[in-house]
Amino acid sequence: MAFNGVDYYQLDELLSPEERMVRDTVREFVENEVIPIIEEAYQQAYFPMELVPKMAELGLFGMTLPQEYGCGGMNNMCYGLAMQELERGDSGVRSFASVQSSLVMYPIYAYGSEEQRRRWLPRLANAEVIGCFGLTEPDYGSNPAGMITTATKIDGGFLLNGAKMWITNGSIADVAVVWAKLDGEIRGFLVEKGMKGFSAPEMKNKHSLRASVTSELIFQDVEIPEENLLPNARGLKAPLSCLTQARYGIAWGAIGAAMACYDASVKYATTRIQFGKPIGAFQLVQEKLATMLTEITKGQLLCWRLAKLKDAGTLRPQQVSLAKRNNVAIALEIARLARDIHGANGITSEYPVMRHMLNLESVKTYEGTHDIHTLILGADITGIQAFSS
Ligand code: TGC
Ligand code: FAD
Repeated sequence: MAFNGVDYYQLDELLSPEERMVRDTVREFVENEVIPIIEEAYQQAYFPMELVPKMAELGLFGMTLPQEYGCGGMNNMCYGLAMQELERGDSGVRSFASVQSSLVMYPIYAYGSEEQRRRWLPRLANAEVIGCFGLTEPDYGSNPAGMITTATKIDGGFLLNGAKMWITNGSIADVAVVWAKLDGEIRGFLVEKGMKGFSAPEMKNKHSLRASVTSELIFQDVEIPEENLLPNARGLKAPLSCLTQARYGIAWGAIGAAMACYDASVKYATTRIQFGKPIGAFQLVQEKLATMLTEITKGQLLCWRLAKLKDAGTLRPQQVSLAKRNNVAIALEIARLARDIHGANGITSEYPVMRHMLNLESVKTYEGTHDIHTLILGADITGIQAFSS
């Protein structure tokens, strides 16, 4: 049965025809191209690369960046709706698009030279080039300010030393946006595949986000030419501003995963018979469905408003934190309820719910853990930061 969306509050009426068209196009792509192959990719733990050219053709990379760089020039509502639909397929597919767009193309656009923009953005948009974003280190996750990856000035460029960990797309990337300290200040570098001393081994044996490549990045005296420094990125604010873009997409994406779980649950509850009735006839099951629908609807309203603020240019990073924190938490709760409603079937790959549930465990952690976003909000409310003493 085709997926018709979850729209209890008629939010479709608030979307423009173009926004609805983008949403429906990505929905169809997910239905026809992602859902039929994703369970196999998840079970076998690989990212289905055949999706990448199709995603590029749909304009899913750099959707909001200017058309003069081969990008989409669309608004943030379109971007959010696309992320929602991709994550209805799988968080790994949305992750791929988030990284390419928000964490690689955005910093090159926002902090790169005109030459860097022209060299990289069109090829990232059409997926001739794949990118990754290296901020996290083995000993510095929530606290990237402490990073120990270092760049040293040499003739004509820089020498890069250190390591990054948990990097989405690392092993398949042609270019890595890497954050490192140069004379104590955080700067951004474009590290290209094949540079001497650079390796990106894949991290294996994940129980979550299995249809996504996660890697280490290792730098041993890697010579980075001068022209690969992002000239306008100075300090932690630069990578954190990229995270704001990606966290925005995650807030939308989590709703997609929740919708998939809710949709599967409604279908299951109305067809699975126990005690002579569909299980959806029992009040306890209805209560779970009502909770799911309520939380999805609240999450959708947050995203809709967030998109309007982002398009108006008045969005604050803390508002993105509120939505990322809330929507991922409710999506995880909804996935767990869905798993429960599906009984034993809920643990199998016949149904998407356990895959979404396990994926969401990563989504809760990356791009700022749930608790880090709690502290970001706490600091905004009280004016007192509680990250460190
Ligand atoms: P703090 O002093 O608070 O901030 C330093 C400067 O940055 C500014 N700022 C932001 N700017 C834009 N967007 C944001 N979200 C910003 N957050 C802070 C801030 O105003 C300040 O500016 P200025 O002018 O005063 O210098 O920095 P802090 O060291 O105290 O850290 C704060 C904290 C803990 C919130 C931050 O470090 C943080 O967010 N930690 C979480 C780390 C994180 O999210 N890592 C994600 C890695 S990438 C990833 O996970 C990709 S997954 C991809 C996928 O597969 O989808
Ligand atoms: P830690 O920071 O060690 O946190 C451990 C626990 O301690 C958490 O519960 C946290 O909330 C808590 N904690 C930490 N500090 C505080 C505090 N001050 N107060 C209260 N509690 C605290 N990173 C990238 O740079 N690029 C990527 O592409 C990328 N992709 C990823 C893909 C996957 C699948 C995963 C799982 C991670 C990815 N990450 C990536 C890394 C991710 O951003 C980090 O895992 C995340 O920021 C948390 O860091 P950590 O795992 O080191 O946990």
